[in-house]
Amino acid sequence: QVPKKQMAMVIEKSGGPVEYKEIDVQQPGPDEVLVNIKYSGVCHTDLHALNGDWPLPTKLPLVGGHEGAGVVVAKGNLVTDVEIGDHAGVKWINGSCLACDFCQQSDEPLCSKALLSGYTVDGTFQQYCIAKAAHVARLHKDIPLDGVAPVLCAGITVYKGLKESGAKPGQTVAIVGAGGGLGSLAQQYAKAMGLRVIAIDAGEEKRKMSLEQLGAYAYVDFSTSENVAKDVQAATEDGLGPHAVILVATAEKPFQQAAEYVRPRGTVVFIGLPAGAYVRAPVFESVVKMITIRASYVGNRKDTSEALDFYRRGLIKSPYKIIGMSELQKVYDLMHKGQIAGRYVLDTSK
Ligand code: 8ID
Ligand code: ZN
Ligand code: ZN
Repeated sequence: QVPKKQMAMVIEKSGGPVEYKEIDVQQPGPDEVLVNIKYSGVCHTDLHALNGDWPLPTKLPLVGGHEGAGVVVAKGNLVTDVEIGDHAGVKWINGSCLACDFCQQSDEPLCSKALLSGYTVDGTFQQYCIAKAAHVARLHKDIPLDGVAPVLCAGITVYKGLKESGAKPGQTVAIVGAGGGLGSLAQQYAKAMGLRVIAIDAGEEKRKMSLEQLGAYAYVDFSTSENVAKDVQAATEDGLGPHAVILVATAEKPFQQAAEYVRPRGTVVFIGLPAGAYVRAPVFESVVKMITIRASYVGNRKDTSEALDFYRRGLIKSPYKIIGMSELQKVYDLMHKGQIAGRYVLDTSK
């Protein structure tokens, strides 16, 4: 049975703190489901939301989180294709209008009425979370709910970004921010898609993880490199640079650098969302190299099921650590310092 009360991590005002407390369990509307969240990944987006980093305000008070995996425990009377007891994932796109120009073309993230989990509606840092039935990720019961949690934002997003990059099997992709949550999954998706990976991040732990666990063939440490652009190009066989650059860092500087080292005809993909960041690219070099600079935002429902299928087939094994939900602030502190290799996943029962 569904309880009336539950534990959640709640932000009362922008900037925090984030507090562990008891709140009401909400009832799903006619087109919604209520998911008993067992595990939720912590994305850097949740920290941006807490800090008020972006020009888009959050709801307040706010329950953050958008990588939630759990079990459907209630549903509205219009929901016909999700059953109670089904396993489901709550992702960043909590719902969309399904009727606008973008929704019709399955560009649901571009829907101006999209509801954002853990940002404009309460998210997955609670035991019972609501989402539109049309948008919950369908999870086969043989998928572990802890391991799949990071796929629900990080996985979908980097899988989509890699597709948007146009990089083809056998080509080389540089992943900038490779040791973080999105980056560690990006390395695994890239490898599964037949791409060669150059990982860029800082420190020995992320170097070891990238080269020994995640499948990168080269690692450039931005904290010690004297010239990142030169080192990245030198890591490609002919010295001309990677075919694509996937930017998942949370600092502005690497966004400025990418156009410099991407291969002629190559593509730079913005995914990370550093606060207040702008990019200046050299017009001359961009033109004579015919580079493409583009951006990618989460994924649609089809990207979601495809990204989940890679996971289900055992192709995505990214490192994650499990911690009690009540310890979320510790995760934010480590994340702020760039000290998380991979992802933290919250156990909502603790
Ligand atoms: O749809 C989207 N576009 C989308 C979806 C999900 C997340 C965008 N995001 C955004 C988040 O809001 C955040 O801004 O992607 C960014 C990365 O999220 P994350 O992977 O959850 O963050 P993290 O785990 O903290 O990893 C960031 C990594 O960047 C590295 C850090 O060391 C860390 O490992 N990094 C930094 I900061 N500066 C770097 C640099 N100069 C760098 N790596 C290479 N070069
Ligand atoms: Zn996210
Ligand atoms: Zn729409």
